[in-house]
Amino acid sequence: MRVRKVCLREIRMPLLAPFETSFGRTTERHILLVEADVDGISGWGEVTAGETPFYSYETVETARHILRDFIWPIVRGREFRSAAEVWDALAPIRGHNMAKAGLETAVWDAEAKQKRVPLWKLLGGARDEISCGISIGIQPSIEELVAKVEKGLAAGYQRIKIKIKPGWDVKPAETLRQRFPRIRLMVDANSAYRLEDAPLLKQLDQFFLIMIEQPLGWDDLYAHAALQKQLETPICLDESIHNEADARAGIELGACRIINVKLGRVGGHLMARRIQDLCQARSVPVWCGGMLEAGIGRAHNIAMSTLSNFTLPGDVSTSRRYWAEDIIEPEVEITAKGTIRVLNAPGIGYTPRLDRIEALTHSKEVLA
Ligand code: OSB
Ligand code: MG
Repeated sequence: MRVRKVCLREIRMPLLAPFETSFGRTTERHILLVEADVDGISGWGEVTAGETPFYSYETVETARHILRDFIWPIVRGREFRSAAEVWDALAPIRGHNMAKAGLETAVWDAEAKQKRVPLWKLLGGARDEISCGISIGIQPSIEELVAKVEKGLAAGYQRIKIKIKPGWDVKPAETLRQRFPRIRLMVDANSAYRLEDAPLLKQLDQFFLIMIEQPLGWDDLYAHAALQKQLETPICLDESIHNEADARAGIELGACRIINVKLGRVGGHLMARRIQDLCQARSVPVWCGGMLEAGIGRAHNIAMSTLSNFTLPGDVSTSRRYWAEDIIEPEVEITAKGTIRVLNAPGIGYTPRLDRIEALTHSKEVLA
């Protein structure tokens, strides 16, 4: 397989409602799409870098730079036996996993299409239906939060995650636990606390959360290990896990008991699968995180979530939760029991809507 051409497109899509986390508020997504021409077959990937460097150092601009100026020169004219070889080819570039994943996932899609198999099967997926949860941003009031949770549960979602930050933590968790005694509930702090906040975080233990996600520094495994010793609630790492070595260190240090896998953050499907294998061997469950993706990113997340150690509901929700209209056909939908049925068409299974993508395109460049 050879990547003959790459089209990088930045599309802009307003979210149906602003999404607020401890690091900021997003109202419109700027999304870089990667269309890779692999021996005449189009494979699609979505770069999950944000508009700002507040979740990760990568942004849409850095990803474009790395894809155009470093990834493309490595990949151009190179023969790959499989998409599984792309990761190693890109190894000389340190970090910039979201940029790498944009291309790597596109090549996986193309390979699956070339072989006429669904991507989830090519990856070695073990289930054709995945469990879904939702991530609810910081709300203006507790009443609005409760209303959002009620709506999510009514739609069937199996797990509720709320974003927390100092000043919006114990009270919302307590209220939700009182209102909904039996739901699977968790919180995500996106690195908003410090180890000195352990007494406050310890108060969350009384609400039987299934986990607390990334409470401390984005690059601080040591502090998470120190905190986990003081908490009953399992810590789940998100921002801190970029590869297999990070996952191993996190587990061995006792910094986490659960890992959130995001394709962009770990550099694509090959590394995601390695992390899930490592975790499985150590009895650490994983789940698929979300990055406010448009349909292509969602489709890749669904395929990844079929791997056997993705045993906890992920942040994989419907197109409708974020977009008035998505860029794929069909849109992502959930069943009444809060699952997504995996499609069996070749590749990612969902078809990119070229007309809609063209209409949303803010800039475009072709690498050939
Ligand atoms: O920490 O999981 C996160 C969105 C943007 C950046 C980071 C995160 C999130 C979410 C949203 O929680 C999950 C989703 O896409 O539904
Ligand atoms: Mg998170």
